[in-house]
This record gives sequence, C-alpha cells and structure tokens, in this order.
Amino acid sequence: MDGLIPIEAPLENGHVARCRHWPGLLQSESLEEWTRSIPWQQNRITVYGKTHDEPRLTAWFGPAYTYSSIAWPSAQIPVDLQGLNKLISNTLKCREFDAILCNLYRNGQDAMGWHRDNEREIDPTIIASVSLGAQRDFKIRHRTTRETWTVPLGHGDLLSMEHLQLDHEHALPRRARIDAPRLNLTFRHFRGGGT
Ligand SMILES: O=C(O)CCC(=O)C(=O)O
Repeated sequence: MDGLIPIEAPLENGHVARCRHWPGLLQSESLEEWTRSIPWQQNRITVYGKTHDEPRLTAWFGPAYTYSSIAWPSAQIPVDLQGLNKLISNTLKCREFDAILCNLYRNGQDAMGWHRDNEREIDPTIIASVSLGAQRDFKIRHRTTRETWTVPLGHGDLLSMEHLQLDHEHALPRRARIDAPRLNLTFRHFRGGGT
C-alpha cells in the first residue's frame, strides 16, 4: 500500500506535483549485494570555482548524461538491475525506466544538497527512488513558499516523485549520528524514449 505525501500541488502546466511512498516494498533486496555489484566511482565536482570530492559514491546506467560538472558516458543497465526496473515500473504502472543513477552514502557525513532533477533530457513525469540500508531523512521543499516535507526513507522503501521537478527541490541532508551506509537508486525516463 502506498502513502501519499501531502504535497498535491497543482502546477501552471496543468499537472499535479505529488510524491508517493511504499515503505518496505523491496525489503528483500540486499544492501550488501547491490553495494558489491555496482561499479562505484568517486566524482569530483566544481562549485563556485572550487573542486572537491562529491560527498557520496555514484554510478550511472543509461544514455550519456551530464549534470553539475559530471559527464557520464552511456552504459547499459545490467540484467539484475533490469529485473528491479521491471518490478518498479509495474508497481508505478509506467513504462520501464531508461536510466538509473546510483548513490552510495557511506555514512551520515555523505549527503546530497538541494537540487532538482530538471535536465532537459529527463522526463519529470515520474522519477522513482529505491532506498536500501540505513534510514535517512529525504527533504522536499517548494522553491518559493519554502514549505518543507521530511520523508524518512528506510530499507526497501520506494518513493515516486511525480511532476516534482518544476516547483520543488529535494535533498538528503547530513546526519552526524548515522554510521551505517545507505544505497539509493533513482530510475529515470529520458524524454522521447519508449511509449
Ligand atoms: O538519495 C536520495 O534519496 C536522493 C537522490 C537524489 O536526490 C537524486 O539522485 O537526484
């Protein structure tokens, strides 16, 4: 059963921004196995002229894609992730996703700042996010009203972000007291791909 996070904000383009949450849907997935099988890399990003390590490890599967100062070459989605892709797209009743961004937060010091997944090639209709491992707070806020929602994401949770990339941004803040890792997979559609 999914839970609707009380966002439900009508947008000027006629869509409704919303977020749905399925706690524990994928709890049989193993954090250790996915951590082992994904080819993690440490990227460096340049912000305001300063270059530093991103506070997390990442991997990308899908068409060539650039965000911040990182250019990912195209990479095929591995067969085992395709299985998860099918399961999630069936749950969300949408076509299979074209791309997966993988994030590994080694502990509470690893994080992701406020941003939108609003690159031109990404379809904002629905982005799906799977969490494994340590529970972390996922934050969503309206860009102008600053209204903020906190969704604690635990092991096996599925979250959908639907039309959420226009007026809202999201983040995964640092948490000083968390020592355990968390793995996140975000499934995205590329514009013009599939039906
Ligand atoms: O780890 C998360 O839940 C957030 C991931 C995220 O914001 C992203 O990949 O754009």
